Amino acid sequence: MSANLYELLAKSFRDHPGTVAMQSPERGNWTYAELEQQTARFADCLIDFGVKPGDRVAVQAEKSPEVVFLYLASLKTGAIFLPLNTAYPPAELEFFLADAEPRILVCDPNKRSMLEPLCTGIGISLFTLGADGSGDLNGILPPSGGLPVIPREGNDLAAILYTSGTTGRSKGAMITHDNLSTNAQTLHRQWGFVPGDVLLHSLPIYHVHGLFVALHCALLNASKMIWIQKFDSKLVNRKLQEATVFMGVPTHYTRLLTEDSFGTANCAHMRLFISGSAPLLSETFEQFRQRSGHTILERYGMTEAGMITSNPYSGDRLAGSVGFPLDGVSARVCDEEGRELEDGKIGTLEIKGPNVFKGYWKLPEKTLEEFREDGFFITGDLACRDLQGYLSIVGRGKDLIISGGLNVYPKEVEDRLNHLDGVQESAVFGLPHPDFGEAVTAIIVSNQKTFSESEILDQLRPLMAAFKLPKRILPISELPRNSMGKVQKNLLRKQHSALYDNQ
Ligand code: MLC
Ligand code: AMP
Repeated sequence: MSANLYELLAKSFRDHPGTVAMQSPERGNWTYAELEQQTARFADCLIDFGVKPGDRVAVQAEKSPEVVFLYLASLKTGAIFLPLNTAYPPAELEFFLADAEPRILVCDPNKRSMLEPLCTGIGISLFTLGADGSGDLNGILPPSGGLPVIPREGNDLAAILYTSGTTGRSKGAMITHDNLSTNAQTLHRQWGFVPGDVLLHSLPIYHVHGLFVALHCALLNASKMIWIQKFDSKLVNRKLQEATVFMGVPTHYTRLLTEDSFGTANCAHMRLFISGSAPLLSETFEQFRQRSGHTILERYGMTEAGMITSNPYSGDRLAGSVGFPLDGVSARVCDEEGRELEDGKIGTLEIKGPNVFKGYWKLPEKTLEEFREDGFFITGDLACRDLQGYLSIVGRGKDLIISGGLNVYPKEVEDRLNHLDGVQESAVFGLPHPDFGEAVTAIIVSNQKTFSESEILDQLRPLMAAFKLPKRILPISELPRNSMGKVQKNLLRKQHSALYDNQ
């Protein structure tokens, strides 16, 4: 049998044709039969466009049911789906498109004029799809579709997701059909999905969390998804009353806690709250338990490996811990040479399993560097295992900031800053922030007499996605350095640790 993930998912569509698959407060309902028919139209359309198995289908469009149909269609036709954060400006997109060489790019209608020159230059066909279902793609779709699923091997690519790196250069993580199928089935089982579960889906769908973890669990279960276009704490708080499962990043949980009416009544039908993508503070975990009566299940994952560990569904869910390796996943805490450390010691987390990606797109040497000879992938996260086997992520070996569940690599921001008028050099790091968890912060040495934070931000804005922009830029006469000449970011971090306390 083909290992195409679409076959696995489509089985549940066919078994539950009349069940509502997606319910959008603005746009109404789609049943599983309709989801399958729409996917078939999109799939036939991709084939009409000349998309062949292994071709990349890039999408930078606002969250909508149609993006899900397009994703499923891409799987069905054996193409490789390439989702792109809607916040990337053309200056950033250019790199992804040149590197991945997709056959087509689907973007929001209001971005067409901005992206047309770029796509024409690289030879990519451009189509549009709006969050309300508008866009030229809709006009081109055939009235129905019926071409068969293209068979795939388990090791064939289903998706490429770009992840930034410590060097500032983004890398495309190559994710296979088997990576996605095994992870989805494990999560579905270990998180105890049952018939009738309703998933409140308010995550973006250009990352692992919203696109794979949340969506695949719901589709495998033939669950109804309450389809929220963009996280909004008031709407989510209201819609919780109709749901049984919610998945979010810690910022979603802290924002829910700011809603006065959030509490046990709204959560009466809830079975499970899951958090991940960034560390959940113990105080959020506790406050949430007190207000809702629910114990958040924290799990840990990454683009390169989907979900890796999870607190138990049945059993103690510990604050500050990410639980145990998922079934089939091996995890070890190691020193820099890859030697396993004893429990209680802090080291780098290394992992192996069917969820671990195939490598970085067009970067075989980088791929080799990140794997041990025995096949373990070096995550770059610092972890510690307690005597009961619970793992905690206690820091990051990689220089990474996670802001509201989105990754920002300081080197990338520093590179951009250092090229701007008025900036001699810069140091970028994360500081604790009550809403985003961490806030991107820049300290710069200016080579101009007057320093203007807003002028620097104005120059930076067209060059990078808004979530990467420093929340504050502060001047300094000289960056503190150690005897090796390395900037002492720890000192700067300590000095400014309370910068966002009153936000
Ligand atoms: C938006 N802004 C952010 C931001 N999101 N700033 C810092 N960090 C973020 N994450 C900025 C915008 O640029 C804008 O700035 C202002 O905030 C308002 O924009 P918005 O779009 O209205 O923001 P908001 O709706 O409040 O979004 C915040 C958020 C969202 C936390 C709800 O970012 C979100 O849903 N994050 C989830 C990300 C996610 O799914 N991560 C999973 C990755 S997968 P200005 O200046 O223009 O006003 C992964 C693997 C795993 O990590 O383990 O899951
Ligand atoms: P990404 O590359 O965007 O997939 O982000 C993956 C990174 O998010 C991981 O390498 C971790 O650093 C971080 N992460 C994900 N889940 C958790 C968690 N529960 N606790 C702490 N860090 C997490």
